[in-house]
Parts: sequence; structure tokens; C-alpha cells
Amino acid sequence: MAMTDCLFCKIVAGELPATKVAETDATLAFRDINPQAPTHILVIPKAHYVNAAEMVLADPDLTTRVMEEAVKIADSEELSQGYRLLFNTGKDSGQEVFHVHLHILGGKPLGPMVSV
Ligand code: DGP
Repeated sequence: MAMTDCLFCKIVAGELPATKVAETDATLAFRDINPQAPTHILVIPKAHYVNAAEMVLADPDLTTRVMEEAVKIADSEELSQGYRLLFNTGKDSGQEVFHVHLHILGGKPLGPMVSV
């Protein structure tokens, strides 16, 4: 169910613009507004889940569809040298948008994953 105050639900509903990359009945992919790599795309389920943990527990099949879509997009974006798939989940991860989204990052060597 769409949440009226959710940024990514508004993108799904066409109420806010986004540079769309791919769409299925259950998922939408669009370019990140603040790219952290030459290719930075977000894949979201159209249904609203706060984060990956909530989606995995509620709908494993949808989780698989989000992952499958990311792999297809990585292929179509020619990220054959490698890419990173990332779900920020919760406060310590730095999650800023609370509609689950899978980051696809690639297009250059990405370096270490996190600093400690
Ligand atoms: P996270 O930290 O995992 O919650 O990442 C949220 C990402 O969403 C961040 O990389 C920037 C992106 N983002 C935030 N607002 C918008 C928006 O309105 N449009 C698009 N395309 N991306 C957005």
C-alpha cells in the first residue's frame, strides 16, 4: 500500500519526477539523484516496505524480484567489470529514505566498502 508522505511512493505514483531505467508490475528502477558512482541506480518494490528486513520477512518473492531486476539492469548498463548491490537498513547504515531501495553502484573500481 502506498504511503502518502513517502518520497518513493510518490515517484511510483508519478507525482514526483525520476529518471526511470526499468519498470515491471512489481518494481521500479530509476537513477539516484545524488550519484556516488558513474552508474548509480535504485531498484524499489512498488509496494511500500520501510527497509530490506521488513520486505524479506513480509514478501520473499518480491525480494527476489527486486534482486533479479538489479542483476538484469547491471547487465543492460554493461557493468561487466563488477558492481555493488547495497541495501542500507536502519539508522546506523545511514538509510535516509524509508522505502526499501536496492542501490546498484558501478562503472569504476569502487574501492573499500566502508571506513571504520
Ligand atoms: P539511503 O541512504 O540508502 O536511504 O539512500 C537514499 C538515496 O536516495 C540517496 O542515494 C539519494 C536518493 N534520493 C533521495 N531523494 C531522491 C529523489 O527524490 N529522487 C531520486 N532519484 N533519488 C533520491
